Amino acid sequence: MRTQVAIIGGGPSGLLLSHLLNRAGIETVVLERQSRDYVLSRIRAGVLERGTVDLLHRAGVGARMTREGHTHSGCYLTHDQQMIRMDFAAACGAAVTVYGQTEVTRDLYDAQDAIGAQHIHGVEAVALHDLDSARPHITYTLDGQSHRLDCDFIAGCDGFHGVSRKAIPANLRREYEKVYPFGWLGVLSETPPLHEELIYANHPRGFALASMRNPMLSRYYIQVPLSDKVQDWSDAAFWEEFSARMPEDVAAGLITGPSIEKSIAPLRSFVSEPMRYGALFLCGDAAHIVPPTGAKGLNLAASDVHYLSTGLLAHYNEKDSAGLDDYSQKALARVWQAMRFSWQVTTLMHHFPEHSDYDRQMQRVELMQLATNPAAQRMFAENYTGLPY
Ligand code: FAS
Ligand code: PHB
Repeated sequence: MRTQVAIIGGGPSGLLLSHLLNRAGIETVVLERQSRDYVLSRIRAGVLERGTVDLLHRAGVGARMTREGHTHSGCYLTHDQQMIRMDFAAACGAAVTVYGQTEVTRDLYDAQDAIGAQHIHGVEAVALHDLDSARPHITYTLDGQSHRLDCDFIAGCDGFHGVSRKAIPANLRREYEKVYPFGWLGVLSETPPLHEELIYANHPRGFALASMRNPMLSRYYIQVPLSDKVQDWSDAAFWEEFSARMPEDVAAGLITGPSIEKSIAPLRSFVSEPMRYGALFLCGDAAHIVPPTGAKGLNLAASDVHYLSTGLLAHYNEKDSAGLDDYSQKALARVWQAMRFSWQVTTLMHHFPEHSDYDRQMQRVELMQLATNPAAQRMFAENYTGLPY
């Protein structure tokens, strides 16, 4: 089999890239190791930057997001019972859209089905070959049968645990990593959200986040030790701990209910450079991971896809490969900006066991600056709503 762009991974990166290319007449094949149902069962991100929203509209998949998504022009940070509103509209004139990654992925699958896109689910033993030659190709097995996919280019959209990144020779890769000493226990419940905007809580007991998916679907998180297991946490224990970390007057309005999803995610910052090797281009979590505190993971995947799809379209339609040649450097420039913001907000809002009283004072003073200083508020708002592509 042969195609123009082979895409490894049928998550948001792979699907959005495939759809943008297909709409421009460029052939793709998406190789995904899981079933579609499995991919659509994952509960991940919830906040879309303005750039991501614009890109989804450009891809022709923004209609349901417009109907069902919610525009948020601010969020809250809390500390010492104080609610500090970050007013994005006043600070930088922008907003975010709350619309779950699961729904984005569903919309992309539906749009890809409507144009007969080629997706192969259940692939195994995916391997990349001859990336620095004129004949790059992928081998994989499906139902025990071996297959080969020849292509012009390969997009590695297979996430942090995928195979694409490791196809770049180790001596050519520079990896940067910071592992945080805690994780996030997340709960999804069919209950009205605690507040109409997101609340990020800095509390001595640990971080908490009140988010949502729609008026009857709430998404909550609490910081937990890395040693915790999901089975250690009953719903009742979660609700008690979550309430204890929110300001008392706000927690009084919490409506609890049974969890319909409960999971623990570790937090890490990770970047692998470069994001290109010969015919291979890495997109999204295959190249970088951010702690979810800044709501950047899915949004970085979108900006990578923007840069790569733009470069590929210029290559095929105008015989101009400049966009491909500077893809890695351009994508990484924005990745590192989001890395910094995600690290800053994670460091600001979480309880670090090893922190001294001085460190905790620094958190308090930085939060007071965000409460009172327009320059600090603008910096936060511009980063949270999304820096320009
Ligand atoms: P993905 O990991 O989504 O998709 C990669 C795809 O490749 C998967 O479908 C996988 O099955 C497939 N794959 C892997 N190896 C393969 C192989 N060898 N062959 C074929 N296919 C292969 N981001 C936020 O902004 N906010 C959040 O709250 C948030 N919460 C998260 C919680 C968890 C538990 C995780 C893991 C991530 C979270 N993220 C969050 C980040 C997340 O949303 C990612 O940024 C986003 O999924 C990136 O999309 P992809 O790059 O497509 O990678
Ligand atoms: C979510 O709704 O899952 C969510 C929102 C904002 C974040 C992280 C997660 O920063």
